[in-house]
Amino acid sequence: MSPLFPALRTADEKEALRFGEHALSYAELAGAAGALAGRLAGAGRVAVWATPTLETAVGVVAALLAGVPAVPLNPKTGERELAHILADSAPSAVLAAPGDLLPPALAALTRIDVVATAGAADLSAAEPDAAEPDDTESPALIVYTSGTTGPPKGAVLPRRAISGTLDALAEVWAWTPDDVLVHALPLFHVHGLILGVLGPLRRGGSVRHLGRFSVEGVARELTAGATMLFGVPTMYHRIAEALDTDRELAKALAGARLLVSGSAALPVHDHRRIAAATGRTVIERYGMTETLMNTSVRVDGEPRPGTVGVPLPDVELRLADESDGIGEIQVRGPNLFSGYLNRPDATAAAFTEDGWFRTGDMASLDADGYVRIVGRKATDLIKSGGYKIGAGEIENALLDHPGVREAAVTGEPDADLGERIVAWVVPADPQSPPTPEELAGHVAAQLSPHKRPRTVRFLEALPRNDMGKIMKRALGNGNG
Ligand code: MCA
Ligand code: AMP
Repeated sequence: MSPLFPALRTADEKEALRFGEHALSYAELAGAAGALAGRLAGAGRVAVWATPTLETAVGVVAALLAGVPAVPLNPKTGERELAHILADSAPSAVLAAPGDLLPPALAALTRIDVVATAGAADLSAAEPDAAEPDDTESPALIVYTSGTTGPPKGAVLPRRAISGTLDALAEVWAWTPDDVLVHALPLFHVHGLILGVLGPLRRGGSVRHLGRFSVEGVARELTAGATMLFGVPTMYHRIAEALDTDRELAKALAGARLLVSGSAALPVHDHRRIAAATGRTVIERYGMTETLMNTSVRVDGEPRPGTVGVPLPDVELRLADESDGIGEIQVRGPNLFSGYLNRPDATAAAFTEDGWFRTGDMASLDADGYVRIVGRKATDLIKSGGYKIGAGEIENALLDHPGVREAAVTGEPDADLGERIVAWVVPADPQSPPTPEELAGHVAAQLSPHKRPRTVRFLEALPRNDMGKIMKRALGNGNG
């Protein structure tokens, strides 16, 4: 059996995790997660209240050690989305930090408080990986991800995909136990949780999480020994803006070993600004919840802004239905999920007959194999702040508001967020339409704050074709 986290076996005093003032060494993590894993043994599936804290990291590691699939929950998830995720994933218990206030929807679950204070765990009792499953196909994490229509789907990620993707990244980034990662990504998605927390732990390195993103926090940690930064393009855009005036920030970035961006395209303009101020090129990698990581610029390869690099070791990539050199990216490899939970129909539709996963991303290939993503097949998927958001789920939430008769949602270019969610609304009563704030608050409370419309435009009617279908292309700069 090969453990997911070999460094938990040696369990020395090296720092594994730091969230602000709170840190755990490998010995302390082995104790805390090992003890919790013992309590989880046999639980069907556990939800994790995924705040950006040590407790989330310990809870997820414990579930992985116990072989119990974990479902990370966005603590800001609204009522409708949370109800869907709980009904779909049916967890038996929820892991949370002591003192966390949980919403009523979680009241029916057994609550297990995660103890992550240094020294609190009984190290002698802990056998960190005693129960770790042999079956690398067994589900490790279930991560919810938006589609174009309907509620989010749970991507079932087996242990094989997690270890496979992290080891491939280690090879192409020369990622070692000496690396200290800094990031501020949320811990309920692949980027922040798998790459940003499980990645350093698999290597036996360290991660420092900022709790929430700030340019100052990034500069401080890179100056104080951190070697790598992971972020979404919105974060690099904010860094690029600050670089104009902040020399300390430029020095801090210049000293980093690796600056990595992913989850959405980093505009070439921001690439250039960062390179000009720091002499460093941000490395882009391309992935997806269902596939984990597919491609990356290699640390020993030629940086090429505007591309996401080359396929990772063991990942096969092809362009399908090419026309004018542009086709859909399809992938195969050990990095792939095993299917959508409870959705054999959606799982089957996601693969071609010969077993390739359809990413929905459109790309061209440079002569030497570098991948250039040029767009998406589905116009109803929006990437805002690095979050994938389906237009359909927001439209459904808006239609539930009594002040809304008709609604359509599009994405518009936004320098900070990449794309901004725009809601086009026909009010039920044109004399007293709901305010944009009310509609944004409604979507935030039903779905998630990051899914709220940033702009609301009122119309007398939505443009429709002869078949009655809404013509999104006729809506301003609409994405549809
Ligand atoms: C605002 N807020 C509200 C409302 N308006 N809450 C309730 N009702 C409202 N009407 C709150 C928010 O919850 C938040 O609270 C605060 O106000 C600010 O929200 P927002 O404006 O949305 O934040 P932002 O400043 O725009 O955030 C930018 C960000 C964020 C930090 C870059 O977008 C982010 O963390 N993105 C990362 C996305 C990510 O990790 N994607 C990976 C998935 P508070 O202040 O308390 O937070 S993709 C993936 O995993 C694949 C595999 C890949 O390739 O990586
Ligand atoms: P998610 O389902 O939230 O995991 O988002 C996956 C999607 O993010 C992919 O299908 C791409 O559209 C997009 N994405 C991730 N990384 C990049 C990148 N480096 N450049 C462009 N798009 C990206």
